[in-house]
Amino acid sequence: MATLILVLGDQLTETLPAIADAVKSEDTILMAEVREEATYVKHHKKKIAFLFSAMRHFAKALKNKSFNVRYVEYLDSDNKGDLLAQVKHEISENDYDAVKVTIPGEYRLLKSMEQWENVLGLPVTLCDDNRFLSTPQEFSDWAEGKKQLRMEFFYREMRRKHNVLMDGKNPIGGKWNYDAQNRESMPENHKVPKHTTFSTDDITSDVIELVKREFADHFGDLNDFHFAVTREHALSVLNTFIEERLPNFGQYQDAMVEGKPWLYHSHIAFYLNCGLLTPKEAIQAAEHAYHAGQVPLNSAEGFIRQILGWREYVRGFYWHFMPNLKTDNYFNNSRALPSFFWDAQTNMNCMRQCIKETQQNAYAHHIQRLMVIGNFSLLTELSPDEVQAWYLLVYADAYEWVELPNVAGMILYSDGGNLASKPYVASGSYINKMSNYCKNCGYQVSKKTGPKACPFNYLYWHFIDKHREKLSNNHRMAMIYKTYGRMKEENIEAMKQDATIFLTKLSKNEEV
Ligand code: FAD
Ligand code: DLZ
Ligand code: SF4
Repeated sequence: MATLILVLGDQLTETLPAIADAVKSEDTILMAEVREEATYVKHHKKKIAFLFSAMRHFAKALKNKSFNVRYVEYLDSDNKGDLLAQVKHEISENDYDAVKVTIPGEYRLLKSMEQWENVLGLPVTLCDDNRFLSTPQEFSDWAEGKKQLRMEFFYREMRRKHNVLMDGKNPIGGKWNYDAQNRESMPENHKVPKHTTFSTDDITSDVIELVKREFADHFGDLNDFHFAVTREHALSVLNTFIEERLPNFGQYQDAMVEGKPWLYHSHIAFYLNCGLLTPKEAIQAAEHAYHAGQVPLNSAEGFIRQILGWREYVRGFYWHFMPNLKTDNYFNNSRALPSFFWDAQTNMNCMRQCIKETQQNAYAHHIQRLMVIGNFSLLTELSPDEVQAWYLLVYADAYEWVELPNVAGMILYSDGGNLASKPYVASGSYINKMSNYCKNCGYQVSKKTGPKACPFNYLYWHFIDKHREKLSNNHRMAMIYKTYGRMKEENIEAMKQDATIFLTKLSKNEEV
């Protein structure tokens, strides 16, 4: 019996059951670089180059292990442009009895694949994706009957279930969460170890040329491509992180520094999400480093919480709340994305730096995504659809299952608070505390109103004022509404006026 096994660009893991169970003498693995996946949002050039190169390297590694691989390159004459058409073409050319594919990471593709059996006239098996530490069903069971879902409690369950950083039934050190120790800004002139880079081989150079020609109108730079594109190199990124940067990860997790995009972060989401690394090995490496006395608990726990907690949580959340998660719009926001989201031409230095780095690297770290670009997107009432599409295309680690909960739930609160207990909004003082951006800004963070005032300041109070009906009963917003209640009417009015001027400028796409 010959089975055609379709492997997607983010399924580059040999231990996936669909691949591990392949009968080498009979089955064929199909991988294809297709126009549909690369352009349904116009992914960052570096993201496409990264994924195509990783796919080509993965196919090569499988061939070296005697798997029968049919790899369709982007410009091959029999490239049919989308996954279903490619599968149809392959089964029309060769004899197959069945088709297998690992459950995809996106609702759009899953719904399509659920119909493939009818379309293809062959049995189609959707195989489990065993790379996660929880299943969507497990999340839904946990969520069932709960009034409020909070990542922290799901995370504790995960710690217990997988026995990670546990001392019997209790968390090691006595606390589940050491976030309070993880909020330091970076001292001036602090030297951060260099992030891991790789030079390009022939496969990557070919792919870069391809992307230059075929995706010229996509966002982003292709210069200085340095990502890992093989499992061996991805493992080396992980190991170097654990040795050189994990010890300081916790402390400086939230810090932002102009001109330093990589800092103490791990830069492994690229590899976890396409399958070159597994979450389990990343968690084990961090836990091992803690037990070996190489890293403090706040760093090990902070890093593990991101993967065993947040990453698992947002995946379960995505499948639990789709398809509504994509269309919810709690605040009815609709403003179009300003053009500086594409060219970084703005006088707001924090936004300029974060968007410029996104353009250069297809990467920005969590606080840049959350408290600068995300904070701005909510305060300026940008359209959830447009913000979601932007985040999905600009980051090389973005796939809808992980991008959408972060955008709809965490930054835009467009799901009305299923994911976040309160909107993640802040005035300029937060950005000033956690970064050095304000020093080089056209606006002044200390000013609350007037043409030179930091826009985050008046936009923040405009938001608080505008949404008081929806938010003032939220007990986590109580302090903020107490402060708001004590503010002088004329000050609130002045900020509202400045916010209106700013938002009008934004709607007209004038420079801000
Ligand atoms: P580190 O800071 O080193 O963290 C370690 C790992 O923890 C990451 O590699 C990631 O796998 C995991 N992680 C941390 N935070 C989250 C989170 N909130 N959700 C899921 N996993 C998390 N992450 C993505 O992988 N893909 C996305 O498309 C994505 N979009 C985001 C959009 C917004 C608006 C926000 C606020 C966050 C988004 N994140 C996304 C989460 C997080 O910002 C990135 O995982 C992280 O910046 C990747 O860099 P790193 O590998 O250096 O992470
Ligand atoms: C993101 C992406 C891109 C850019 N290109 C391809 C591709 O050519 N072939 C492919 O199989 N997968 C690609 N992907 C990844 C898919 O979009 C991804 O599998 C779905 O979004 C589900 O997560
Ligand atoms: Fe950003 Fe405001 Fe600081 Fe400028 S002053 S960098 S706009 S927070």
